[in-house]
Amino acid sequence: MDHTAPNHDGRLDAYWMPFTANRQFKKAPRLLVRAEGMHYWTDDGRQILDGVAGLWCVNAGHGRPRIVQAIQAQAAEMDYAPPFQMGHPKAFELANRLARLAPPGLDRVFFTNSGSESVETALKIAIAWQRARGEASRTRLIGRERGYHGVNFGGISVGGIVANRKMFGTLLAGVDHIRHTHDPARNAFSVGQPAHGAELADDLERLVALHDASTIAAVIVEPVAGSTGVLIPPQGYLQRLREICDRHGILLIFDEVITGFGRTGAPFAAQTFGVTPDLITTAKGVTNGCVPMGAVFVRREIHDTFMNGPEHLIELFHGYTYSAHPLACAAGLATLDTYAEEGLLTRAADLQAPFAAAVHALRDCPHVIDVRNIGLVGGIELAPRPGEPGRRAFEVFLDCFERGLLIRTTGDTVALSPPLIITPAQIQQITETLRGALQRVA
Ligand code: PXG
Ligand code: PLP
Repeated sequence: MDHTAPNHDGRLDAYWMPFTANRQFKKAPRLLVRAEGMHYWTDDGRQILDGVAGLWCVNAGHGRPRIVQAIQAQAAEMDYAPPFQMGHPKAFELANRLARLAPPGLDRVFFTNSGSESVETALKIAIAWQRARGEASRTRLIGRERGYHGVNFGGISVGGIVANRKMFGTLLAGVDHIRHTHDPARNAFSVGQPAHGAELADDLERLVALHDASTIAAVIVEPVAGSTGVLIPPQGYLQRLREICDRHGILLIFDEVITGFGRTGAPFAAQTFGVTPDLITTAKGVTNGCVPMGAVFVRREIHDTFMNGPEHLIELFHGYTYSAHPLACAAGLATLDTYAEEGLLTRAADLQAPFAAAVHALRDCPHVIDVRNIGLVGGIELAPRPGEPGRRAFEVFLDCFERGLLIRTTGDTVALSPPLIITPAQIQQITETLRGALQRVA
């Protein structure tokens, strides 16, 4: 089949593509057929530099032999094992290895298949734990404006992206949101963490005053917000959020689906910022994007609260058919080996300075109104074209793709999150291609 021909025969019609402008795509499809290292190849044979690690997930780069072999061997040895009332050795081994990477104390791991499922799992554990410890009135969940926590009902309820919420009815009851931290008037072009905005954490005190702490189970935030346009936490903000949660018996959940596994320069952003939450949601990088998997890290005492009552009874009525899938566990173990062998979970700290210099050099380009960075994450915010929000950034995306670079845009922000194996020369290639695109686009 000739993928490049127009879609006259309708062969692209059956697949309803996720978070995609389906009609635009099907008129001019962008099809990837192969990947290796830092690159993709298109169906028409063009090489594309991957500026976003697939979708923030292929942290060790594409087609890593160790991971490929582990998946192949596992598929041949045992395809599937039921996770309810049964186990297989690699699930326990992976949980142990992940627990050793996590911040101290968060050494109990619940497996899911995606970031969205990790979020639902964490929210349910939070509410159930409050009840299990005798605080059953604590059912309220607090998210943040502009937050992204996946697409399931719990996640969009605590999430704060209007387009992801408004079509879907009344969502979960009993949810409220603290203010977001985006403040370009004070913080535009900050290198690393912005100086202003720690006091925005005090917005949680406003919600405690409104609802009373006795009704609140947990607060969930992304330490670095990705999907909403790369928002870096102001200095001191996460510390302050932690203090307020502690004062009021509220659990703090960090959604590290994007920041987990080395993106900010340490295994988890909790370590980068020196703030330890009670639960961490992850996915993406846990298997280098090769097999769907998510993992929720839980403070040991929270886990232990559930471990009472008659021993033959199930302690938590929650789980997925594919929790700890053997292929995902095999991929996860090989991924952790690859990260360790190549020092990838701290490589973003080494590359942060040249990466920051390269992305901040774009501040002189047309349309650029802010540049933000942390670790190997960059956000370049463009002035929207009047009356056409998102259009300019989308055209930059198309221009870059034509010239052999994959980037990601949300609204009018360009997001960069390359694989952690990137070279300094490839960082330059990304920003030079982007510079050209910004000059070409009206
Ligand atoms: N939480 C966070 C913080 C995320 O970034 C999810 C949950 C959901 O994960 P799943 O695996 O269910 O998609 C995410 C996912 C983007 C983009 O362009 C980001 C995500 C997904 C798709 C696009 O920024 N993050
Ligand atoms: N719907 C039906 C009818 C099911 O039987 C199941 C699982 O057995 C599910 C949904 C949930 O699927 P999963 O465990 O893959 O999330």
